[in-house]
Amino acid sequence: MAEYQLYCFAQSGNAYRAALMLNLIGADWEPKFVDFFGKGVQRTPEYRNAVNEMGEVPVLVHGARTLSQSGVILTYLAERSGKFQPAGEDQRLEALRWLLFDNQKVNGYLGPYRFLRFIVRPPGHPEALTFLKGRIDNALGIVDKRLAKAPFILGEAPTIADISLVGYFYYPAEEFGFDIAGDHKNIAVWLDRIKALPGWKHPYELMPGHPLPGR
Ligand SMILES: N[C@@H](CCC(=O)N[C@@H](CS)C(=O)NCC(=O)O)C(=O)O
Repeated sequence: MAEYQLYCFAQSGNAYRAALMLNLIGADWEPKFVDFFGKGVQRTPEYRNAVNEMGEVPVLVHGARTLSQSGVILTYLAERSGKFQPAGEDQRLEALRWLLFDNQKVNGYLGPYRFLRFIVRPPGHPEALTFLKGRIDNALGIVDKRLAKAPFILGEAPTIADISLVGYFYYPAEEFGFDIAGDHKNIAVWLDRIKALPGWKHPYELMPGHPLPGR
């Protein structure tokens, strides 16, 4: 058995943050497929009692420790590996600020938008999609502006803030109906920088469950 097990599925940008981090630090890890859309495993009492009371993916198992929330998983892996760690207290707080902003307003809106537009059938109500798209445009503008200042979110080196923020960004543009990189030039070069890191892989290569049955 590998040192780390990650409960995940290919379409989850929330899980991709953890899978990408594990790969970038060169960890010995294996995915544990969660049949999220088919059996809805995350909603079962077994999953909620034994894996994650919050009914969410990702979950990282490391020996006797079980962690959820990608921000917690990223922090844990950065502290254990010494890689992608913010340097010093100011950067640590700054990373936390971006992790929270990301979870709520960047990927926190991108994930549900893509789910309603591309995954669920019939698709979500147009008004819900319009609302989310407005929030997404605002959040992506903020990230793009930040990246005009430095190569990575916290400065010259990549940290867990970057690994969190790329959550949904590498999924195909057709799944969103707009092109994140095409529309934001600073985000585009930053995505290429992260893609060039040793160990980078696309979410569909890193986690099981792609393609979705019937697609
Ligand atoms: N903030 C959480 C978000 C996790 C999340 O919402 N994951 C989705 C899958 S992509 C999920 O499990 N949703 C189930 C639900 O919301 O009930 C994280 O970053 O880990």
